[in-house]
Parts: sequence; structure tokens; C-alpha cells
Amino acid sequence: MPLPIQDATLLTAINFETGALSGQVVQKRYLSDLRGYFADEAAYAEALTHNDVLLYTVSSVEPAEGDGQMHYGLGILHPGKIGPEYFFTKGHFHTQREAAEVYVGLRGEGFMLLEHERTQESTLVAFGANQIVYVPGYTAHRTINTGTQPLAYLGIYPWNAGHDYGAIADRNFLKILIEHEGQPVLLDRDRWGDDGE
Ligand code: PAN
Ligand code: ZN
Repeated sequence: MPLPIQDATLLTAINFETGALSGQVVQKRYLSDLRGYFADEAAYAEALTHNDVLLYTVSSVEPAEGDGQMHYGLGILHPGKIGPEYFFTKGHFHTQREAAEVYVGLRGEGFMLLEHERTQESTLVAFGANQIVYVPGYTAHRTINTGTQPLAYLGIYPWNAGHDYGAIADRNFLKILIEHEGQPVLLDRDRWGDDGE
């Protein structure tokens, strides 16, 4: 016998078409929301004059607060590029730096770019359908879609993790993931523009 559902937050359905988790709002991030994030500023400005495309959506469930509680969100990141750089999420640290997060890939293919706050070490992890990435604390994380279909995933985190976008908005990640000769290539942001790319 299944347990009776006493609380609507016990069971949530995923709507891949709208990006919604049942009954929750869908936050939409458009190209114009990521001003200053992409390496190729000219390509960004050019793309924006044509179409302020939807880059990704996030829909979150926050069942309860307090010790031991978890929140989670559905992210759907669309495919595309600005210049040679693949579409990505803004990326953030958690406000509670020690808070880890589990990312569960549902659809599509791409990567997660991780950057440790103190060591500034970068790690690129393959991430897509049927893949799970553990994001440790003190680690900035960004999702990148290198495929041709939407990259859909769940992120599950302590209720009080919080999102700190400030550091990434100010200085961005140290690495960028670009398409080079049809392949994803990780490059130092500093090297961007050195050889005409
Ligand atoms: C995710 C992210 C989601 C969107 O649910 O919030 O991928 O990315 P940004 O928040 O960086 O725009 C998560 O990591 N939550 O903690
Ligand atoms: Zn997070």
C-alpha cells in the first residue's frame, strides 16, 4: 500500500515542456540577463540585436526549512552558442559556502564547470542524462550545454544553501568552454582573444 500523500510537496512531477515542477513558478533567464558573462562581447551584442533568446529555466521546490531539510530545482538549459562559447548558466557559490549539491542529469548532454574558491582549481565534469555530479562545498558551479537538445537536470541542496551570484558576476569563471573544430575545448579566459579567437 502506498503511503497516503498528506502534503503536496511530497510528490512532484516534471514538465519538460514548460520547465515547471508541479505547481511551482518557472524562473526564466534570457540572454539579456547574462550581460557581461560571455567572452565574445561583440558576438553577444550582435546576438542580442537579433533575439533575446531564452537560455534556461529554473523551477524549485522548497518543502520545509530547518535542520535536515532539503530543497531542489529543475534546470533546463537550451542549446546554442555566443560566438564559439556554449550556452551556460550564470553559476554561483552557495551563500553557505559549506553547502554541497547533487546534480542529477535527466536529458541532454553537456558539462559542469567547477571552480574551488580558495585554490581556484577548475574541474570540467561531463554531465548529462543518467549522470550524477556531486558539487562539493566552497565550489562555484556552472552548467554548460554542448549538445543539440535541452540539458535538463535536478539540483538538490540543503534548504539554507542560498545562491551567491556576486563573485561570479564580478570576475566570472577562470575558464571558458568553447567549440573548436567541432569539439568542446576548455580555455583560460585570460587567453581569450590571444590568437584571434
Ligand atoms: C541550480 C541552479 C540552476 C541555474 O538549481 O540554480 O542550474 O543556475 P544559476 O542559479 O547559476 O543561474 C543550483 O545550483 N542550485 O543551487
Ligand atoms: Zn547551486
